[in-house]
Amino acid sequence: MNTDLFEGVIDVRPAQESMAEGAVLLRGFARSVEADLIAALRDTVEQAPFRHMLTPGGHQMSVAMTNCGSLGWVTDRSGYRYDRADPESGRPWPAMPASFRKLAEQAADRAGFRGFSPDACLINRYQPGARMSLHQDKDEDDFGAPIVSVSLGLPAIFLFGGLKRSDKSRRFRLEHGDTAVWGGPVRLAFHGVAPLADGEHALIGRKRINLTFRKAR
Ligand code: MD6
Ligand code: FE
Repeated sequence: MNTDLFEGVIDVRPAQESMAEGAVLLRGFARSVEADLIAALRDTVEQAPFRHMLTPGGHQMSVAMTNCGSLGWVTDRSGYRYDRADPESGRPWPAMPASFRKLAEQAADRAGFRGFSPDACLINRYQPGARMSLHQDKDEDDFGAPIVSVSLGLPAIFLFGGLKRSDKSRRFRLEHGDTAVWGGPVRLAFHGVAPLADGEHALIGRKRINLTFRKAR
């Protein structure tokens, strides 16, 4: 193979970008451990399969979800909450894989949030067309802890707004391995994901997976 061909192919995106005061994008941060993450993801999803949850208003979400860690985020007709058990099986959520935890802690550290210790990891699966409307993450007890969000697979447009729903949002393209960390002044910022464009990712396939790590309690 003529490796010279690849010498000019460099990632021109900066390694670290600020989305706002307190929100950092670590480009490609998860790529060095992608194989471990994918293996652990497969194992987790075998124990707690993806499902389309219902919003309190009775709408089925286009994003399919599952969780790992001692607490999992769930929504149904009665509202949003964290639960120790998977409502589909009645069993505890799968344990948070060591590779997940380590990545989340290292990302938080790199972003300047020392001592982050997540107890919940929400796993989102976007197939082409799936989207997440603007929302705040506010079901956690402690807004002092940041959130770490890891993107795998197809790229997505992430919408990052302000503290009011009506604030204008900025758009960020999140690619495979990109890791966002946010907290402090923007912990309660509105954010969402634009409808996923179709495509095929070499490792993940025709979808995007997002891991969001939180300290729920
Ligand atoms: C997603 N992420 O990227 C959805 N929330 O698929 C989120 O809703 C999110 O990425 C809080 C902090 C970071 C996030
Ligand atoms: Fe969110």
